[in-house]
Amino acid sequence: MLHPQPSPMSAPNAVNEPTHRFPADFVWGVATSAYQIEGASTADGKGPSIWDTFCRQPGAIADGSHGDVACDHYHRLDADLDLIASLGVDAYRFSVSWPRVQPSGFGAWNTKGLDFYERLVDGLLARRLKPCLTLNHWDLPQALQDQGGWAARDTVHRFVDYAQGIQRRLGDRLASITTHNEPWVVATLGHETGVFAPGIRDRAVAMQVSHHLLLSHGLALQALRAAGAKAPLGIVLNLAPVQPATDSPEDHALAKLEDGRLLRWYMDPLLCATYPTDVLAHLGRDVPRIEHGDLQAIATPMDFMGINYYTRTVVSAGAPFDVKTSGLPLTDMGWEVYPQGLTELLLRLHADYPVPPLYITENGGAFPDPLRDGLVRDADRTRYLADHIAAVGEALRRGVPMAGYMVWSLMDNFEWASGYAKRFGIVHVDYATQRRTLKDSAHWYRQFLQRQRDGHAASARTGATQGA
Ligand code: IFM
Repeated sequence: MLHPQPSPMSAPNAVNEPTHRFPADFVWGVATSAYQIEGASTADGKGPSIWDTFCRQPGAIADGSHGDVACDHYHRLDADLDLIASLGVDAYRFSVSWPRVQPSGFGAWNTKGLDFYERLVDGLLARRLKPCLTLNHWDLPQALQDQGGWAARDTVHRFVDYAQGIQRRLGDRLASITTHNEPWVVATLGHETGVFAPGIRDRAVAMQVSHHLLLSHGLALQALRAAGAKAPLGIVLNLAPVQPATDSPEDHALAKLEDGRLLRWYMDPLLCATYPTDVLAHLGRDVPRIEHGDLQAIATPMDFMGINYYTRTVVSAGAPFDVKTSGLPLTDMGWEVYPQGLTELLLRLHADYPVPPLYITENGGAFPDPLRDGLVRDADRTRYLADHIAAVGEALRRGVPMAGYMVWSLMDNFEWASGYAKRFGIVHVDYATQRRTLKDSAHWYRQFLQRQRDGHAASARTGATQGA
C-alpha cells in the first residue's frame, strides 16, 4: 500500500528547471532491477543466482548484506505498481530474474516465477505504463556459473533459449526488450577486478565474457525476431566520456585506451561489426576467441540503445586522479556530478556511430537522504536530475535522436557491493518496515512531467486555434 504522504515543498531551492520542451512522445520513466528490489530469494521455486552466492562470501558486500529481502517487491507488487503510477511516468524499466523463471538456466521453466512477471506486465498495462523488460541485469543462474558461466560459449545458447521463453510468455505485451544491462560491468567488475559476482580476477576470462555477452545479444535479437517479437529490441551500455587528468601524452594515451575498453569495445562491434584494433593490440594474449560469423551476429541491427550515465571518468598514468581535487560536487558514491559530460557523450555517439534512437535508461545519484518528519529533502538529487535532464535536452536540440529518459532508481535498493547504505531512489525505503516515502525529488519529477504535459496541451490548443 502507498502510505499517505506529507506535503512536499513546492520545489526545492536552487533547481534549474530544464527549459527544453521535450517531444510529446518522449518516454519518461523510472528503473529498477530484479535482484536489487525483489527479495523472495528462494520463494516459489526460484533457483540461486550468482549474486545470492557472491553475497555469502565474507567481505564481498560492504555492509555484509544480501538481496534475500531487499525491498520485498515480490510480495508488494500491486502497491509498488501504484507507487510507480503515482509518479506520472510513462514507463517502468525492470529486469527478469533468470533463475526465478528458469531455476537452472536451462530446461524446466518455473511457472510461478513466470506468473509473477505476467502480473507485473499486466499490472503496468492496466495502469497505462509501458513495460520495458531487461533480460539480464546480472543475476545469472548459479547452475550456469557452475558450468563455466559467461566464459563458456554454451551460456550464449542458454541465454537465447531464455530470451525465447520470455518472448513466448510475455512478448505480446512488452514495450521494449533489452538483452543485457551494462555488459562492461559484468565482464570487468565481475571477471577482471572481481568486485562483483562471480568474483573472478582474470582479464582473459573477462574479455571472453564480454565477447559472449555481445554474441548472445546479437543471437537473441535474431531469435526474438524469428519468434515474431514486435517490441523494439536493444541493449543497455554504461558509458562515460573518458578524460585525461593532465595534458601529458601519457594521460592522453591512457584516456584513449580506457575509452577503447569502456566505449569502443562495445559500440564498435554492435554498430560496425569490428573490435577496436588498438584495444586488440593492447590485450595481446588476452584477446577473446572470436569465431567466424560472430561479429556479424553481434551487429544485428537494433531498434534502440540504452545509455546509463552517472559521471565522467578521469584517468591518470601517474598517481590515481583524486575526484576531491576537481571542485565538482560528489555524490554519496564519491562520483563527480558532471552533467555536461552527458551532452558531450551523446553528441560523440551520434557523430561517431550510426546510432538507433537512444534512451537514457539510467541516471541518478546516491545521497544520504535522511527521513525526517516523514520528508526527505533531497535537493542534491533534484538538482542532479534537473541538470542531467537539461543535458539530454541539449543533445536533443543539437540533433541526437533521444527518445526517452529513466531515473535510477524508482526506490532505494540493494546497491550491489555497497549494500543498502547507498540510496539511489526517488522513493525512500525504510528497510525495517518496508514503508515507502516519496522524496522531494520524486515530487519534483512528477511536477516536471506534468509541466511538460501542460506545455504540450497548451501547444495543441494554440495549434488548433491557429489552424481553425
Ligand atoms: O544500481 C546500479 C544499477 O544496477 C546498474 N547501473 C548503475 C546503478 C548504480 O550503481
